[in-house]
Amino acid sequence: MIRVSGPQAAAALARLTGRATPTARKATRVRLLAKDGELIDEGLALWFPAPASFTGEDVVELHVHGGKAVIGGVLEALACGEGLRPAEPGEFTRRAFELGKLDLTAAEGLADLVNAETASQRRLALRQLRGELGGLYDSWRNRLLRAVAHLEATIDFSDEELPGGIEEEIRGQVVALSGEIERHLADGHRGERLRDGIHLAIVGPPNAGKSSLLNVIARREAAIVSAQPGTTRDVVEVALDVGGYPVVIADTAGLRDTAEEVEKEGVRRARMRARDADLTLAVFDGGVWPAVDGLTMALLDDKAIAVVNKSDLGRLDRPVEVGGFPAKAVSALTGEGIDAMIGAVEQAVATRFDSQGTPALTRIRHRTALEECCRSLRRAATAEGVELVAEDLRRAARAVGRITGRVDVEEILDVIFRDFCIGK
Ligand SMILES: Nc1nc2c(ncn2[C@@H]2O[C@H](COP(=O)(O)OP(=O)(O)OP(=O)(O)O)[C@@H](O)[C@H]2O)c(=O)[nH]1
Ligand SMILES: [Mg+2]
Repeated sequence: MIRVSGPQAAAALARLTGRATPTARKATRVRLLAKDGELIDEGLALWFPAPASFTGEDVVELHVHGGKAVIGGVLEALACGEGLRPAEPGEFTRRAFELGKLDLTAAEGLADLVNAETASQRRLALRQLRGELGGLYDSWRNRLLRAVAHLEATIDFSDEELPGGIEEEIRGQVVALSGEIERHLADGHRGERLRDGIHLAIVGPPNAGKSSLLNVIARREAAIVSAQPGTTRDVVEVALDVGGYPVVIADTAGLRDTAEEVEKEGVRRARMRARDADLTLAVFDGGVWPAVDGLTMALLDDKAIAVVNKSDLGRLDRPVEVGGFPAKAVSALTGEGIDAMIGAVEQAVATRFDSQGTPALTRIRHRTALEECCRSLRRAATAEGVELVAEDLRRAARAVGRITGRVDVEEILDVIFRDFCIGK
């Protein structure tokens, strides 16, 4: 599909098809002609007069056969026209924003939708595109602006002209709103993780079969497997779709005290991964059962899923527990328990990073602005004097407004529309 947007759109269509503009918003069969009158293709044309179009300008969409020669021919024929040039990446969306068709969060949602690789990313992006996040932020901004207006009224009018207690009421509203924003911020980075990938680290003692499990989950030989303990040193990452969620699985070096320098660094990285991961898969070696590795046991916390590998060796007693922590018996060799283990990961991911529920912020940009907003609100809560409170609230409103693009937009625009050129 080739889109033309702007005041020259109708003229371009007329020149290309040799006929008058078709009925608005109805697919019309057209012949597309080169400058010298040669037929390039037959296709469909759609005419969207301003302002009811994607960009808000006059828009023509041409549906053509997608081959290189056809598209090249149509673009060449279009390029002959006055005032036409190829669009920059993201330019249609930028124009839509500038004409008020989208707010910035919706534009970001659109970029994310284009780049979505899993169902949960698609859902999240679509919700943002449809304005859930923008609507929430706008409602906060409106509440702040209303509070500022009320406070300013107390400055401009005498006490007799206004109902009493306005200041108190506004302080109450500020506290309530701070609470709402802080709860929104304390979401465990749900939206950011859904957008960028949830991190799962595979940790455990050497030779437990961590790399083997990664390969089974990834269905390819992503990491080297060998009977020699201490095989994996660097972190090996694989990005996967797990039950519709984007998950980055990291295989790590086996945990043990070692004097060997390279392995020591590997173990340090493994520990760092375990600490920073959203979830860990703590793998124990069923080949030495009932002995369990103490270093790995120390990592069993509420984000850990414990598994004991090599169930095929027949040493495990069921149900399997590691230090009172329920564990899954699996075998990377035979495949036993693997589906249940992946199911447990899916479930853990779905509970923590549920893509339904309240809208989630998806970018550090949102977080930074909301934190700034909260700081201003905290100042407002303790500020002395109506003028100072009003100034803090105005600052808070400005911070939220930056997220949707109601203010200070220029520097943000470039960041967002660049998403269209370089993927995420
Ligand atoms: N019997 C049996 N052997 C397994 C199983 N999984 C892995 N192994 C073997 O165990 C050995 C170690 O496997 P790896 O996957 O390399 O173990 P690792 O935990 O990554 O080891 P390091 O990288 O050294 O920390 C290899 O010889 C594997 O073939 C299993 O389920 N059953
Ligand atoms: Mg390994």
